[in-house]
Amino acid sequence: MALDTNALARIYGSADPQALAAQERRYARALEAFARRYGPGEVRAYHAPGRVNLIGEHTDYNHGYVMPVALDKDVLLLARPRRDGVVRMDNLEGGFPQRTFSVAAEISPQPVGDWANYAQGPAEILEREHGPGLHGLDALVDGGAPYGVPRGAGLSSSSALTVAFAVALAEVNDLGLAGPALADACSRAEWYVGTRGGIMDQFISVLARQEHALFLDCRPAADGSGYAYRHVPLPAEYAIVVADSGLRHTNTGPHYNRRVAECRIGVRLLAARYPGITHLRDVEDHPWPEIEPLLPEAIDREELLAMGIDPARILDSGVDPQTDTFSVRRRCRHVVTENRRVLDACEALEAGDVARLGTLMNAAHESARDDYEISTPEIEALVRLALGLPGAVAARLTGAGWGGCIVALVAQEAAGDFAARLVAGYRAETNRQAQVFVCHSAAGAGLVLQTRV
Ligand code: NG1
Repeated sequence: MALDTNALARIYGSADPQALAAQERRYARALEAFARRYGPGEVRAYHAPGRVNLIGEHTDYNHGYVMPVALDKDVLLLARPRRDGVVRMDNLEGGFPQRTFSVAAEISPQPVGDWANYAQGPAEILEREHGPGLHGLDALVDGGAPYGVPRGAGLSSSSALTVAFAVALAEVNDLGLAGPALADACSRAEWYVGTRGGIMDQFISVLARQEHALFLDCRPAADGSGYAYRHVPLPAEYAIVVADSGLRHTNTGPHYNRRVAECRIGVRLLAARYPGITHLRDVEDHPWPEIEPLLPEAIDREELLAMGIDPARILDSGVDPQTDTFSVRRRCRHVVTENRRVLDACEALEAGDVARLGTLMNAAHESARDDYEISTPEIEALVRLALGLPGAVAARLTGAGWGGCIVALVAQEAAGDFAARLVAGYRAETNRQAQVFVCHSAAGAGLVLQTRV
């Protein structure tokens, strides 16, 4: 497997020849750096893409539906197998100190936020479930701009690193772990870092197919056969445009886990009427007007404790102790209605009905803003500006929220102009610089090349 544009086209196929040549230079630079860092010998290159979510926000951890698309922005991880169980991690970018840990040892977590956690998580899971005695590796990560996944932008940079490392570790150890089983291991691995997240990001990074979205049902099948998903072709006449507000969030902060807790409180309250339910997904067949009166707009800690529900125990990581009041009704309304929208959006995409898809995406934004309350003034500015530009049929915040990116659906021929005008409008309004790019959906994670340096 040599480094050539054919190998790269299989991964970044929809990119133009110039973009492929640029990727070739990126890989060559990374290979040189690997040789300088670890000496001459064998090296394997793995990639794992980030993603943009078309629709289905904060539904995954409620066992709902999502519909993400992989980006051609990714994490590239170069690796050489070792005979022992040691992992050495280095990064081409500054600010990510070199790390060494042992796959076989009982792993003690680094402080949350350390980038090596995203490798230690999958190492721990794979060693426990496929070990003992896995071989380690020497690794060099390349995730910097403009090829890498922007970090903290709601485009799944953390999952891309988790998946890239897991793919490499599984492959050098010949574990035969791929597809949904690998994605599932990666999503459990990310809990290690502290976010009580769902499975969307790892599944799209592993299962992505060029020019397709992934419709994923985040509820595991009762018979243990895993998750249902299908690839849905994207409309060729429309571009998926991503605009990064430049504002950053961190998932491991209290906000995200608090939303997870509010959904779980909703389930506990609904269980009085619908015994045996475990997730908001379980009420999908009940009309919202039937559910709504069962859920308080807000409920505080004392009231919950009196009902035998301890909010501090509702997540195994605990919730932010400062939050005394929980907004239950509107959070649940977002999740329940969003699940319906994803099903409808998938149907619309399969029928080639882009106008309907756009309407659903716009409604998803309003729900995320008003009911889930995860938008910000900057994101609102981007969405409003985007919807006012020629060729745009939809614009909504994408990812966890609290900053990050919007995703827009724009007629192909208008996309270039759209990007320029959005950047200018956003700067005029907020004095901030937006990064806008068209998403060329890439292939899922895997080995890209095997060579010697
Ligand atoms: P981002 O946007 O990458 O922070 C997070 C979760 C997803 C999903 C979305 C909201 C992780 C790794 N990712 O993604 O599972 O819940 O928020 O839809 O926790």
